Amino acid sequence: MLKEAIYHRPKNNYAYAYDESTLHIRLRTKKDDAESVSLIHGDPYDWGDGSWNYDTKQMSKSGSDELFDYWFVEIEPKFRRLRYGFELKNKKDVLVYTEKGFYKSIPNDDTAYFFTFPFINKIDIFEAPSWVKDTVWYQIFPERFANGDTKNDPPGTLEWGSTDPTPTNFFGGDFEGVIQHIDHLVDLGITGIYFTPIFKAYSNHKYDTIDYMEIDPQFGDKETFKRLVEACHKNGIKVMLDAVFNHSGYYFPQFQDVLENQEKSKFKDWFHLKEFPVVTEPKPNYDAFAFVSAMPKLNTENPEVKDYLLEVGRYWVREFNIDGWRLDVANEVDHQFWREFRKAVKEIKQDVYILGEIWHDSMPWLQGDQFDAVMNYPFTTGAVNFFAKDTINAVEFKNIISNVMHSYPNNVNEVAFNLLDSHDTPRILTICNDNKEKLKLLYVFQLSFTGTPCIYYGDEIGMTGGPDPGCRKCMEWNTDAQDRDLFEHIKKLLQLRKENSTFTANDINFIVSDTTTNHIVYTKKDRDHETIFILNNSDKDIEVEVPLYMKGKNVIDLWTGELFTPNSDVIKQHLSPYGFKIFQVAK
Ligand code: ARE
Ligand code: CA
Repeated sequence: MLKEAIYHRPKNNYAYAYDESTLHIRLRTKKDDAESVSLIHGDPYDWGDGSWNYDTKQMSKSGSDELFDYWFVEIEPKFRRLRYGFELKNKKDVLVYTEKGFYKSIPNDDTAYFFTFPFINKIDIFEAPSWVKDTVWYQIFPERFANGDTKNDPPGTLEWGSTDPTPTNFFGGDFEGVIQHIDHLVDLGITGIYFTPIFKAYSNHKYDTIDYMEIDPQFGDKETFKRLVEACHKNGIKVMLDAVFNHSGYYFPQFQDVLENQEKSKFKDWFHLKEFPVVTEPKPNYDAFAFVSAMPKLNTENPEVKDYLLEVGRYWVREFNIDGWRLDVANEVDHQFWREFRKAVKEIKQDVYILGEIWHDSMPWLQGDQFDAVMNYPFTTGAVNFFAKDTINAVEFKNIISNVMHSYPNNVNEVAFNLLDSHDTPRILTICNDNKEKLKLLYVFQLSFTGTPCIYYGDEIGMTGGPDPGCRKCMEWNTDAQDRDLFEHIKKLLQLRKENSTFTANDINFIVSDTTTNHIVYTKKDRDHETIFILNNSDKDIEVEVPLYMKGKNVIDLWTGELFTPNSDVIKQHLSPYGFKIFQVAK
């Protein structure tokens, strides 16, 4: 066995407390190397006659990616602590792997350092609000969703949808518009809205905040916002706001004071200034978001800044009863700030959801003390590259998804924010080259995957658009110009997701990933059911044999409602280009 590939580390995605009594243990090995793995485990203090009392428990292979296999076992240690190692076998070798290294057989003296999970302390367990895992998000860019009140339109507002979006134009979208169109969201089946920033700012996207305590007047006022939250709640919709705490805007009074008073400004420690005079051109001589001089980075280590921003976090939860915060550029703000932020907002409302915007591996933020979830861009890349762009094949896709699933604990995966696109990327239909059948298939995957899917406003009715700012067009409200067929497709999938907990279940088992036909088959299970998804990601009709192992059982085709009883374990299926089947059987 290739020792160099074998990896484990306690207290992260390889060993974590799933709940107050359950530990999840994973091990990585070289792909197709070990044939069986078992966990050697016992209580760290259970010694008799100088030797440690242990048991073994078989681990199961929970997935593989390009290079590695992953093994998994769930265990409930009686005293909430565990001392453990691994026994790996194949035809040639038996290896025992511990924190101290490799042995030929199970060492049983006190010189052998096994791994330990010292204690399951309740307060350290990663725990996201329970409502999150059943939530279906819808992302709204408020300037472009609907103009419900022309009286608050900013000067120079253009006629709705009259031209393409630019970095600086305005179309007058506002809260009243959202209130007027809640029915559209309820009809689709969404249960949470993520609003990009709504606080007073200069630009159309509002990521350059002027006042974190005020609603931008182009969207309405605090009273309108209150009505909006209430209308959402009445319709079973949660509300999440965007917290832009990494940087302020150029017109943030504290930054203006710095520009005016320079070294004498009492706000000079609010930012990361490097020299005086502070200049914005040709490049800012202070830290900023990227090199955007209009977005000076806030010094979140300064107690005054901290107090101010933590109060912002508390204020909108306390006074307006919002349900979540999405944290902009979350990975560039210090961890300590986020730990305090979590405490501050959860003290006001225990089940408020905290979602970090991080495009990369985010384990350091998902240990239970900072975020409840991150925007799952690694999922996005895998799904988009396979279904929309055709840049990877079925096996590569399976590998990426397995890798994504093993990058985090299961309780983290259950609430991951799984998006296909956003206000920062081209629209998904555009990425699909306007091929709606491809997009429909991609939705089957997204909406049958664990975690919480997010639909970017307008995608559901077939809107298109390139990268920022092209992806920020005005919502199309003329039903004749909307793609109602796409809407119905998503609506039906969301309905199935709501009715069948296999869709949200945190397991996915790829039983076929065929690089010739480019079709995949995966199954998902809950306590009572197994659902089989067969997806033809190709522009050809295909005839495939599916190993269902459901001979003689009653199978329901969830898409058509038809019932059938296969008379063999392998069934033949015909799939049209980009066609799919969803079969369900009682276990
Ligand atoms: C504007 C123009 C752009 C131009 C940019 C730079 O519209 O065309 O390229 O300026 O001059 C907001 C606005 C944007 C605006 C930007 C700057 O929405 O329209 O762009 O402010 O004024 C990284 C960060 C991630 C960040 C993205 C954009 O890690 O946090 O870049 N996303 C958030 C928001 C944005 C917002 C800001 C941050 C700033 O969601 O909407 O922009 O508040 C890779 C990297 C990622 C990288 C990602 C995208 O995969 O790994 O780290 O994300 O690409 O670039
Ligand atoms: Ca308006």
